[in-house]
Parts: sequence; structure tokens; C-alpha cells
Amino acid sequence: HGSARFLTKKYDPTVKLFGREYPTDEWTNVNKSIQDKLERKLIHQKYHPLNHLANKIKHFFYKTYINRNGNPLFTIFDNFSPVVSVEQNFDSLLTPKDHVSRSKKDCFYVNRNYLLRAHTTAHDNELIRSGLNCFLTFGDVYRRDEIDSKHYPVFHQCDGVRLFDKNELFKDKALEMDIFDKDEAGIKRTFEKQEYYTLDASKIVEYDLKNTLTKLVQFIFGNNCKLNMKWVSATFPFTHPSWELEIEYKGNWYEVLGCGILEQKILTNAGAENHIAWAFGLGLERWAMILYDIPDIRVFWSTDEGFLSQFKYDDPTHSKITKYKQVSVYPPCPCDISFWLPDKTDSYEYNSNDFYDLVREVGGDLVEQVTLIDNFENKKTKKISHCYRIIYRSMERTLSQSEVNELHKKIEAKAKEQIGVQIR
Ligand code: FA5
Ligand code: MG
Repeated sequence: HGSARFLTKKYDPTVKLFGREYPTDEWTNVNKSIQDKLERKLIHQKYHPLNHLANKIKHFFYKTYINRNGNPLFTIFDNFSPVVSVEQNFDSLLTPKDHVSRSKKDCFYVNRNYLLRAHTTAHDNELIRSGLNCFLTFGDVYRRDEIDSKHYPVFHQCDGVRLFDKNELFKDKALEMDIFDKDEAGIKRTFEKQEYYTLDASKIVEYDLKNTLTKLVQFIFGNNCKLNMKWVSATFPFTHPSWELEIEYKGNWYEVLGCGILEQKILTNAGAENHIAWAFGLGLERWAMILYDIPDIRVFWSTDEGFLSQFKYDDPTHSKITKYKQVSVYPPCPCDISFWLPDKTDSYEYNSNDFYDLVREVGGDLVEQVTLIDNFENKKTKKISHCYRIIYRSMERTLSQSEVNELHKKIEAKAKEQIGVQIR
């Protein structure tokens, strides 16, 4: 292990990401296993817990913030390429040239000019420049890190930004109040505010930021959730003042987001100099682990149906909270069953759910999953055949083959008797 970092790796002259070729150089360190992750797009995978969570967050902003015409105030982006320039990820956010976060040992560099974004904040500058006042960005982010229950080299973030001009900030008091401190002699940066702003402006934006995020926590975790939260002061090159929000969960404090008042220089550089803004960035996995009781960040990358099937539900009001049951470490036993469906009558037409219910009834918790794997019609007889794969697995022990066979036979018999199928 210890010596691996000293090996010099040979890279091809170019690396191809999303169909585009990038020349490699002495900064290149994107490896094959990380490139495979680029394709996974977990937040876009329907019914994935990160997809459920992203939908909840979008819904919160859409329903809470609407303009005079009833349209959402926040514009949402979730499809930007994770390949960004060093300029986007660092320079545009005022990260000093010698800042530790730029290090090759912490980031995945494509070459000296491009990297896999280390945070979704990388898009803020351009989105402000494009004229938006309120926006959210969701995406996968990449950091070189160890893999343990809380760290994984790929995770997901949501960044949010809101700009205010004088009228939005002070409303009917706008004539009497100012965002910018005109008393040039006295202006200085304190722990409470940047040198440019009045204390009033800074405090109102701070209040709005913390209020928005507190409401988001309450919406996501349920209004009467008994989570302890605390604001901890923090530092980021792109915000001042800055905070982190921590949530207590099972006796430990988890940092769930970073936020602050955006540096005025970033607004000025992006052509929004008459504004003041808040910004935040949250880690979706941290929120999902607390929300769904997921004990290990690696679980999100699992393709095991025992995991995925637990989240296969529609949630039209974005308020459903389910608790994850640890996928058993005992081996799965798949067994297939094929039958001709009963003929359709006036009173009964076969539906797969009938079979699923029956399997659950007979097999109980020893059944982890049932999937329809084949469906065809005999052209002559017009009879329809279904084949289902049942995965048997116990949470407590290894099932014996004879035990599984016996259960499977019972299911066949019951299906014949109750639904009238014809086993093939
Ligand atoms: C940032 O990434 C800042 N861009 C956040 C920000 C945006 C601050 C805008 C101010 C204004 P940080 O590195 O702390 O900050 O990560 C933000 C959140 O991502 C953390 O609070 C945590 O919830 C999550 N996170 C960070 N590292 C990991 C990791 N290795 N695995 C999983 N989640 C992580
Ligand atoms: Mg942090």
C-alpha cells in the first residue's frame, strides 16, 4: 500500500471522457475505476435513494419559492458534465494558487487544465454570469480519498445560490437601507461580515440562508423529527462569513453542508456587482444515510436487488421516508418458476401482483425479490407464459437447498390452486 503512491503510472497520450479526448500530462491521475463511475449517474437512476432525495430537495425549492406569476424562483441544473476546468473548480472561486484543496493527491486530474469537479460549486460563477439570481446544481463530485463507511471517492452534492438586490433584500424599507457600506473610512472585514456590506444587509442574508436550510432539513426529515442541529463557523475561499451545519445522528455529529455569504469579488467578476448572495453546498449521501438509516456509503453503489428493491416506490408528495434494512450477507438462492396464465374471464384477469402477494404469503421474509424475467404468447393456443425468478435469502442464516426446494414447491402448488396457473 504505502509504496503504491510512488509508482509512476503510464497513461495513454490521451484520455477519452464523454466522447471527448483530452491530452494527458504529468497531472493526469484519473484511473479506470473512477472513469467507470462517470457512467453510473446515480441521481438520475429512478428509485435510487439519491434520486428520491434529489427529488425531495427539488420539490422543496419549487413549492417554497415561487414568483408573482406562480413560477418557481429557482432554476435547477442536474446534468452538467463533471469534467470542469481548473478555472471553474478553483480560480473562479478565489481559491489561492497554493491552496491544499488543489493538490494532485486530493483531486482527479484529467490533465493540468481539467479535472473531475471536486464540488458542484464549480458551476456557480458561470450561472451567475448568465444572469440567474436563484439556482441549484446537482451532480457527482470526485475526490481522492480512502474508502470507508463515510468516505467514497465519488459522492453527490447539491449547491444552491440566491442573489438579492436592494429591493429584494429590504422590500418596503429599500429607500432607507443599503447593501453597501458607504462609509469608506470605517469599512472593514469582521467575523460577522465582509468589508463591503452593511451589517444589516449581511445579517438579513445570513438569516435568510439559515432559515432556508433549516426549513429544508425539516421538510426532508419530517416536521416533527427530533434531530439535533448546530451551526459551526467555518472557512471557505469563496464565502465569508461561512458555516457548516451538523446533525446529530446515533450519537455522532455529521457535517451535512457548508455555506456562507458569497465573496463580493465573485459577484463583481460575474457582472452582478449590485447584489449580495448566499451560497451552500450539501452532501447528498450524508443526508440520505441519516434519512434512510443507511450505515455505509458504499451501499449507494450496490447493484444488489436486495438494496435497490427497498426503494422501488413512487412518492408523488416527496414525503415518504423508509428505513433501509441491511442486505443479508448470507448467500442468495435464485429459483425460477414458469407457468401458463389462467384464461381471462369476465371476473378475473391475471395480474403479476397476485403472484407477488402469494409468494410473500408463502415465503415470508425468506423471499428477497421476485422478478418477471420472461413473458411470451403461444401463437397457436393464444396462451401466455410468465417466468419469474424468486430470490430466496435469509437475514439470519444460510438456507439449505432442500429447504428452498420445499418452499418453491409450496409456491407452485399454491399458485396452481389459488390463481389457476398451469406450471410448465
Ligand atoms: C464544499 O464542497 C463546498 N463547496 C461547500 C460550499 C458551497 C460552501 C457553497 C460554501 C458555499 P465540503 O468539502 O465541506 O465543502 O463538502 C460539502 C459537503 O459535502 C459536506 O458538508 C459533506 O456533507 C459532503 N462531503 C464532503 N466530503 C465528503 C465525502 N468524502 N464523502 C461524502 N460526503 C462528503
Ligand atoms: Mg467540510
